[in-house]
Amino acid sequence: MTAISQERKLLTAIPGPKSQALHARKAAVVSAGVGVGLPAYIERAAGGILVDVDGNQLMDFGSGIAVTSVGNAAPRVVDSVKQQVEDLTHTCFMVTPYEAYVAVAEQLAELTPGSHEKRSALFNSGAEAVENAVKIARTFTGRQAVVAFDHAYHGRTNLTMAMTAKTMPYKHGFGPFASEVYRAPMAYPLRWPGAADKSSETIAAEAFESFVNHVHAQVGETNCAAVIVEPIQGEGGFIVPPEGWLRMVADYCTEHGILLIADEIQTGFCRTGDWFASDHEGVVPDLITTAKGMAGGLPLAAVTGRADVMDSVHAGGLGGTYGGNPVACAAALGAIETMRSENLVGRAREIEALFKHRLEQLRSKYDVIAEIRGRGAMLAIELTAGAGDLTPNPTATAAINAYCHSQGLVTLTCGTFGNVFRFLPPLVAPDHLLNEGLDIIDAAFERVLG
Ligand code: PLZ
Repeated sequence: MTAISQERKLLTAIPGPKSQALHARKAAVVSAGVGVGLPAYIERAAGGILVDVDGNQLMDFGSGIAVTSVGNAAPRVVDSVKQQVEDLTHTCFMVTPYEAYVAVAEQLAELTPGSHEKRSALFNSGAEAVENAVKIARTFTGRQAVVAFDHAYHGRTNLTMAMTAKTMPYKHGFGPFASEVYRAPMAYPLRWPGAADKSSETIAAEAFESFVNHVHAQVGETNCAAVIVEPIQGEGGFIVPPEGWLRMVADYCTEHGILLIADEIQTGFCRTGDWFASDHEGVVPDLITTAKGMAGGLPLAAVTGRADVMDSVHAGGLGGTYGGNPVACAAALGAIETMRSENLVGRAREIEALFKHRLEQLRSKYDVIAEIRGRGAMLAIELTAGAGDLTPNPTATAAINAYCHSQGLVTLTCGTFGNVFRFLPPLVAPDHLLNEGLDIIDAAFERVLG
């Protein structure tokens, strides 16, 4: 197989004829409930380039929603998976165990925030990890209530739908949802009441006070098993809470015997320019959920946390047929080795600097860009009506996204109001690709708003 050059190359319109034919086959056999953002069918990939069935080389600014941080088909992941799949494909760790599972748990103990003794349990998807974190928190505390935040995203299973904030498309028509899930206001600086005249410290303090009042009035501290938070919210709009807010929430949880669960499924494993986003504020969560970037593209998720909390569950209480499958674990070991040896924490910070510089230039031209935010290679711009009017602008966001797609740049949107244009490039993507992608975004703004 020939190597894939790290360059964008368009041979047909996007999607091309072969992709269109596949998409017609898809419509005939795949549920319409499974949507597709850009119907270019991908055949091969490497680094930051996706090759579709028509031979087009697309540039990847999404990493399959923050998964292929080490690049697609990353060499160490591929080698490790190949070896593992030839040696052993499956036993079920609960039946007869194997080393790779233990080795992943060792890496998680070393890399996640805090130097305390930790334990992990492995699962298949982010949602499954979140569900298990709640099960563990309830067992340890003997309490039932879980507090999640406005704009939160925690998954699509029944319990995690209850924890996810946004109705359409995630929850609409799918209820009834799990009980004992409560929602508190999020520290969303751009949209905090009166934000224009308030310092970030004031917003952090007000948002924290509002959270405390909600928990006190609507849940009761002593009923509360866990507070779950994405240190930077993902699907909800790449919302970065003001400095200090997460620390206050963490301290409050400790004071009241409530477990803090950091959902780092999207933010984890170098994405935000630290191993974990909690590290940025020196916060040590009691439990942390991980998935996505951890295994370089194979399905693997984990709950990692304080040994006393994790070990409070009765033997046999946690598990599943495939959780911590050996091939997925081998992929994770290859991905983590890549992150270490290629210093992807440092690379994410370089990507932040490169993007923020270019996005600031864009913002000076277009007042619909109300905010540039994010950390590392988890960055976004929020689009509004402009000229100080914060009315969300999902129309322009969708049009800009569609233009990027037509040019072979795979981009994603997010946000409760559908008006956030987000960037999650593979951390190994070279500068020339990132700059070319940003040129396309410039052109998209010119085309849609110029
Ligand atoms: N927690 C913070 O970001 C997954 C979802 C895409 P799963 N986010 C992408 C979609 O539309 O389904 C996510 C997340 C955070 C939990 C999850 C859930 O992870 O592996 O998709 O179950």
